[in-house]
Amino acid sequence: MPGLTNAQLAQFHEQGYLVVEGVLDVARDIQPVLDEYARVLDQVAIHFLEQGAIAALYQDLPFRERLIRICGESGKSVSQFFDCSLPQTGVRSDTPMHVGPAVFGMLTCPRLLDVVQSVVGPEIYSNPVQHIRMKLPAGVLPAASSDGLSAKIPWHQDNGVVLPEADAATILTVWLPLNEATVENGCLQLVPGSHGGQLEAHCPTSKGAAIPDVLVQGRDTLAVPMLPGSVLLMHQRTIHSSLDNVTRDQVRMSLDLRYQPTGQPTGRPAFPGFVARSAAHPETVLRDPGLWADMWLETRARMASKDNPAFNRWKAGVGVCA
Ligand SMILES: O=C(O)CCC(=O)C(=O)O
Ligand SMILES: [Fe+2]
Repeated sequence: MPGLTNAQLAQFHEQGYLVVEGVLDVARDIQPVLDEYARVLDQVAIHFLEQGAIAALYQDLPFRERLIRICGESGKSVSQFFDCSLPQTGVRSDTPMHVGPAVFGMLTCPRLLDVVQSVVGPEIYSNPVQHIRMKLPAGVLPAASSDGLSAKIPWHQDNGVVLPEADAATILTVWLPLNEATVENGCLQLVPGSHGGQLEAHCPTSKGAAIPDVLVQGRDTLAVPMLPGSVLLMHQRTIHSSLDNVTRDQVRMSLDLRYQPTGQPTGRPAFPGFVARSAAHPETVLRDPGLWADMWLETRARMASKDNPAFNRWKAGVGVCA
């Protein structure tokens, strides 16, 4: 099984991140996901046309142009229609999300899990903190409509966006571009070696929990442009953010997934994870994309019927957030 080399693993542990090139095959692994998202966009267009938010379906436009057109004309974010997760507040019985078979195929892709296994070990649990991000050119959406899935993400540690129950867990972030991620279209940037530090204070923002910029100023940061097929591994305390998409016509598309040893707390108990690989108990591995989708639909129904639980520990207006 071709996981990481010892040198790659050593770099991951020393620096808190690692780019692994050529993990995924673009045609075999990524194209089915893009094809599935093209069908989601068809549905979004029909929905928005019915609502009168757009004047036409624009089905002759290529995906990226069509997405920019629909968002620009409607002034609405479409992120939640694509996301493989639910929002943390205001979940309704019809809140859109997309938990389709091609996305499940990516979450369980053997080539990806081989890399994950090198860090996490042979008992691999898919942590439910997972997102698809389609980062639009800055300015396409009005500020009030842009969110952490469609716009630049502020500095944070992924440990900071989950509950304290997972502070001692090993949660590996796996970030993978579905198209080329460049400095211009908003690739990730990170602080090498920052995983060795503590969990920093985060403040609630409209783009999620964020470390105030002043706490990161003066530190060495590294932008991480990547080609599709590559994956970026990050330690849960590696400080990272993304850059603005300053292009006029590109959409930076990425999935961020997380994996951990089975049995450890996920930090987001309201959402469903699953066993993605197991040497000891292969019968526990979830192989059916329909069952995965059902778990998310049940979660949505449950959250719609009662108050949503707290998703993180940070409060506005106190400490560094004052
Ligand atoms: O893709 C982005 O812009 C941010 C992603 C991120 O914060 C993550 O993958 O943990
Ligand atoms: Fe993150």
